[in-house]
Amino acid sequence: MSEVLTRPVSEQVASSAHISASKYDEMYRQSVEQPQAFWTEQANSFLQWDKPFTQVVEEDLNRGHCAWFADGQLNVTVNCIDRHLPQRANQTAIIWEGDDPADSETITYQQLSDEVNRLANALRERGIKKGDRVCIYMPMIPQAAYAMLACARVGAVHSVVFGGFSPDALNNRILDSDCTLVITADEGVRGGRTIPLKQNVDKALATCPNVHSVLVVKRTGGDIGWHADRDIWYHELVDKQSTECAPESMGAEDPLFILYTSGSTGKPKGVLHTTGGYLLMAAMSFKYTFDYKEGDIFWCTADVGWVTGHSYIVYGPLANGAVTLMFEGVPTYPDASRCWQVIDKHQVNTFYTAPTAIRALMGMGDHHVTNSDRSSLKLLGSVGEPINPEAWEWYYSVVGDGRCPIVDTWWQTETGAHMITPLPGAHNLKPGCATKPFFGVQPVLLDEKGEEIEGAGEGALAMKASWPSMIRSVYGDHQRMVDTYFSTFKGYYFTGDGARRDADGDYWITGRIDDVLNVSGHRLGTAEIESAIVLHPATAEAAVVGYPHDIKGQGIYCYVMLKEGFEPSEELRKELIAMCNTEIGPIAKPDVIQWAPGLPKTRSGKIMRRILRKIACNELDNLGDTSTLADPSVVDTLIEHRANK
Ligand code: 6R9
Repeated sequence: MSEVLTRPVSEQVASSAHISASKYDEMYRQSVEQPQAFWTEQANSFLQWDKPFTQVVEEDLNRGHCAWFADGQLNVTVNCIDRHLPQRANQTAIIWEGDDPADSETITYQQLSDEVNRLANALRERGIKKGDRVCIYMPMIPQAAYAMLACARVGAVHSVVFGGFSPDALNNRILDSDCTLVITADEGVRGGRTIPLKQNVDKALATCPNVHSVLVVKRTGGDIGWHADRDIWYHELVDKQSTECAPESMGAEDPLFILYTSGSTGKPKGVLHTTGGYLLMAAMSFKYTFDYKEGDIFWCTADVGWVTGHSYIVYGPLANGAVTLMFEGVPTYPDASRCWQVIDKHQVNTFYTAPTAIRALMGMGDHHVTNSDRSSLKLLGSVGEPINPEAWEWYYSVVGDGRCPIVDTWWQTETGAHMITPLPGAHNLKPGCATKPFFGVQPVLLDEKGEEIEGAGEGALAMKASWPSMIRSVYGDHQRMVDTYFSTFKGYYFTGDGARRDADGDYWITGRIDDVLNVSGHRLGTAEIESAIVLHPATAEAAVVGYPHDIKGQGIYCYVMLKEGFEPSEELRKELIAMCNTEIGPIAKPDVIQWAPGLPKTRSGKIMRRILRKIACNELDNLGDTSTLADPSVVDTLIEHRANK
């Protein structure tokens, strides 16, 4: 292990921060030793309840069960909008920065209230009521946030599907959660190019008979198909609605949203989050991790199609009455200085992005950064994948001019909010280190036997108690949630990640230890990509593994076995890549395809991915035991024909 260059917590930050080192210790201790008292206080100070709760938590991790604040009632939009209106009606809620640098807009809390209520009334007019599922397939425009909030207003459960997913992926997700209404736009705009969202919806809906309404935002005015019995222009329906809409009072454990994410097996899972616990953790982590102060301008570059966008573009900031910046474009358009120009233009104080973006921008030269002022910046954040120390150092010294703490936030779709992260006023910063558990979070490292490792060490990262924003179910398949997260280690939530704890008790995430890839911060199951490839009539079998990739973090390496009578060709390679694009989306396109005459299998027929991973990573002198293979010579052939990367 090379020497770690620790940045001690800055005196200046510590003296003004919400949470100092001693405050963290005191609050953390209380959060795990007296959870009832701790969470009662937090839930009452962060949220406004229609009906107060009397029960705090009830849990049994052996069966993956938890319920938080179960007899309390609240509405998320009352918390994110209405309660702020007396003080903040004219304060900006959302700054929207368009793909074209000439396009931007601010939306006040009053405007947000009017827009959300109108859309909520429109949803009710189309028959949407509490518990119904609504699919949101949108570009990064304010209407995406209105759509999420309007669902929450009427108690409908939203399922946001990332606009980069293909029609097939959208179709699967709409069917899986039985959505009856879809909100979309004619086209999206990113990096100067248009994305045919409505056309994708039309394709996806060919086999979704239960979708009765499609609301279409006019973003570009481009040509689109129209189904008069189903499609409605968003503005035509919404403009005529009242700006008053009674919020649905929801039980704390009523569902708020479903968000699909990839796992190691099968199709993506609809992770279900509920109302009270989720909102509390989103709000609390936003305030403490980012040391949010009144008036701060916060920019999270994620897409609302991912959990980061849910918790830190929409729910966390708005629950705190903050100003949240929503960006339609990409960091490299019109050029690689875009992020820093946006920071100067809107005087952004906190910037939260993914290591893959940092690495890509780092490779394009410092001058893109140093040409900008960035003096408004106070804090930087990282999320989505492990950040390598080199990228951390560049982010810290070049982007942050050595003055802004970096919070490296580890969490997951399933956890709803930050789980392990430094707090800027409390913790020394170590490049690449996720550092300390958030309040109430109780991580453990487990060894192969499932025993807890004490002190410094490395193992499987698991949680020994529930937290308010823990996954509640996999939509439509509760048993799958129990099997995926609560069965590997009995009585624990298993994250799928490995981690190391150092002598200071700080956590370093080492990456996934299951068959999940993290490509540019996006989670993809190897099984999903394999299923797409074997749909091609020429393929007999496929095995997908990750390998280190300079920009993406991990690249996708596919071993493909062809059926008798088919020959490898450049054309076939392109067809297989196109297959992944069609079935899943551009993020799933393989970087490397290696033609394999055979795959290394055990005698019981299990593919030995460990070996395939080593070959893909070029770790050839360390292949481990190959004696259990049915045919060890397969490995030599694969090594000999390793694809050039
Ligand atoms: C929020 C989000 C979750 C997986 C997670 C882990 C990886 C996320 C990380 C990180 C190291 C960090 N991950 N943050 N690894 N350091 N700060 O990304 O959710 O898309 O569900 O991905 O991402 O492997 O298990 P999600």
